[in-house]
Amino acid sequence: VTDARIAAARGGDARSVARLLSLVENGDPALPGVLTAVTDGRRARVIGLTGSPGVGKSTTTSALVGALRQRGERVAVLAVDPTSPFSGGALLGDRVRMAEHATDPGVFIRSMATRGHLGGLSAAAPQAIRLLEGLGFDTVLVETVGVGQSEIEVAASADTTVVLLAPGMGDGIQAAKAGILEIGDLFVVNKADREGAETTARELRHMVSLGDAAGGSAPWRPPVLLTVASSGQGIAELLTALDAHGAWLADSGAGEQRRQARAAAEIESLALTALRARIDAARLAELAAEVAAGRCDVFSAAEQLVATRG
Ligand SMILES: Nc1nc2c(ncn2[C@@H]2O[C@H](COP(=O)(O)OP(=O)(O)O)[C@@H](O)[C@H]2O)c(=O)[nH]1
Ligand SMILES: [Mg+2]
Repeated sequence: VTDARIAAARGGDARSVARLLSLVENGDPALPGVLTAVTDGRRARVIGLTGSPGVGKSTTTSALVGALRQRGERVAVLAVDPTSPFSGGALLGDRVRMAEHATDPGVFIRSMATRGHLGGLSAAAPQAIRLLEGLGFDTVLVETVGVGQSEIEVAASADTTVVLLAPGMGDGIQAAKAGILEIGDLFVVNKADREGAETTARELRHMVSLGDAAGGSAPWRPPVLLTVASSGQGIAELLTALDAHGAWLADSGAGEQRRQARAAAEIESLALTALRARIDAARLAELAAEVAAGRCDVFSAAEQLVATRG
């Protein structure tokens, strides 16, 4: 069943892709086997889009999907809301914004929830991305709602992170506060049809120029772009900037470094979870009684617990 479903998903069957992604959301025991089966050297470009609600992430994502489809790429969109355990109302609007791609077999769109996933969305998102990568998508666009800590974690799963702002919301300052300046590889001031867009862009350029450029001898200076996502204005330039960042990641070696750092964090987290599950509860209770009675110290007890084969 699994092999057939993977084959169908790779062939573009959206239902099969959705079924497989559900394994991630539910923390299903079948997930490791599926990830093993799909891991065969396929790689996707992962682009994260983050920013406050209403700045135009979904509209921008939809426009990017259109542009990437024109190149013939297979594109997946993951819309994630770390603030809600289920896909909330904000994502309903996303469906409307991306409706034009709903019937395109080359596009897969999913609002992601994390029913019962151990470690929540920050653990689920990278697994979902790995799955989509293995299913043959060329680009995975990850839209996160809001600008909190979990968004920063989700953004850390991307090769390239786009931070979106809109004029007039004092957003530049907010961005600096939320630590969002550090994670942005590209900044987009969307709603450039509104007053104050140039001012916001200027403020941002100034703030970006104060930061350290990543990449040592071949530094990357995050560009600040202006877009009107609702009309498509500036989307071609955004794609060009995304390509430039992709080329920089490849040429500088930073892309490989980032991928390895991400992999290390994911492996460590999974390994620690596995180790925790192996703790022998009965042995732990015994040792706790010994420590409580003053017959054993905590260091020795911990050593003994680790040495116990659960
Ligand atoms: N005026 C203007 N409105 C826009 C632009 N881009 C998006 N919008 C509108 O802003 C609202 C929020 O957009 P959405 O993409 O859902 O924002 P998200 O919450 O960041 O995903 C929607 O009503 C969009 O139609 C733009 O460039 N200019
Ligand atoms: Mg949205």
